Amino acid sequence: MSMLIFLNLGCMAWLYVPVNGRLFLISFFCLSLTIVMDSSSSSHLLKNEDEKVHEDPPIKDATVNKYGEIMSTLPREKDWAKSCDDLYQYQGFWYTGFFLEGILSAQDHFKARSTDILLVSCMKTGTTWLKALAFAIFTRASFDTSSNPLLSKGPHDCIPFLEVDLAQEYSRRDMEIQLLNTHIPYTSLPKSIIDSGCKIVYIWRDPKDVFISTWFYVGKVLAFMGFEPLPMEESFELFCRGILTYGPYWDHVLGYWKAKLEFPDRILFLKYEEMQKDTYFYVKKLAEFMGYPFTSLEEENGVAHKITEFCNFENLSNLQVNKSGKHRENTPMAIDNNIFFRKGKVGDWENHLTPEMGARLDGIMKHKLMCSGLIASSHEILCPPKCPK
Ligand code: PAP
Repeated sequence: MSMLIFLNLGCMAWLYVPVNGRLFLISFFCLSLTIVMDSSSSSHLLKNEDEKVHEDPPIKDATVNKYGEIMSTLPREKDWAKSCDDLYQYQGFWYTGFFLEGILSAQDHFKARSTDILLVSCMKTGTTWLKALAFAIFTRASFDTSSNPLLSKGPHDCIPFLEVDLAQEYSRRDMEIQLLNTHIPYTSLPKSIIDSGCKIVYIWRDPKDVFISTWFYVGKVLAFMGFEPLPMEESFELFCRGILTYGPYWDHVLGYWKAKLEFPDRILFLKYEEMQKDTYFYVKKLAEFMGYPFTSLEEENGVAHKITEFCNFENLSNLQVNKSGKHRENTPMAIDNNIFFRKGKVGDWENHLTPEMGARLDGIMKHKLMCSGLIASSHEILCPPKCPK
């Protein structure tokens, strides 16, 4: 794979990348890179006449046209950067074009297996941590914490991200690994995931910390791409209106919570703050839910403890691979692993938001989750007023 053309059009950067004889146009949206189309018609720009004869037939043109058509009809809103591309609203949630195309493709093509274990989250709610824990639990018969692949690969390279890593080629999946991860809201999951009955682990987090974590993350990605992020106050307004990639945040959480109530054995609900309080307890719970409970011998040998310690923020963020390594290294989408590690603290929002801003987010969350039953098991600020009959 090599970069051939690079055009920077103000708010978006574009590059053409040949993959297996086809040409992909990759555009940088505000949050990430965007594979917009596979343009075999453009590939003659890069090939001489002889090469053209041997070119593979295009595989995605119909799909690209179809998604382009769908996307052109969707409501759009400004994203979290000045002069950046818009977000699209699809099935009630907001996405950059990049993620939306991956989701549409997953909805059309992804085939889940009943043995799959899907790790789900909205952005910045603890995905990296959950991926590391699930991977360490899943692979512990083959590797201990001194030999685990997590020592040389970031958590995001150990478990594929459905709508990005598998969006174009589902065959790229390592079938030995049952684990995969997505940010797709429950009501937009590919039908085969619902039909397969596979297990789902969902992690969520206090929205105030989600906002702060997202704001810092987006700021870094945008700065890396040369875009100017919106000031925090403006991004906060958008967050409160539910406008962020994969938002509204509360609807994302609620969608999975309702599914959990419908299929209690199928979905494990985890909360970042609770996991921080007693990680060991949740590591055992996660292993049990995944179908790999720790044996008494493993308990005696402290295996669950070692995994808990290995995956904690301090240890994971200080591994060389996470300090200086890259996620999706040697691809046009390479990004520093350290972008997924910031503070890993509960309540950092207090250092950045006013008490009024915090109360506003709590109020929205309380209102949205009122009567759902979820709030009762969460932080006290979310305790519901009396539900209307
Ligand atoms: P993603 O959606 O891009 O995958 P995600 O991993 O869900 O990001 O969230 C990143 C947050 O988890 C960061 O929080 P912060 O900004 O408030 O610090 C990151 O620091 C935190 N995080 C990453 N790894 C761990 C870990 N091992 N333990 C606890 N928190 C972690």
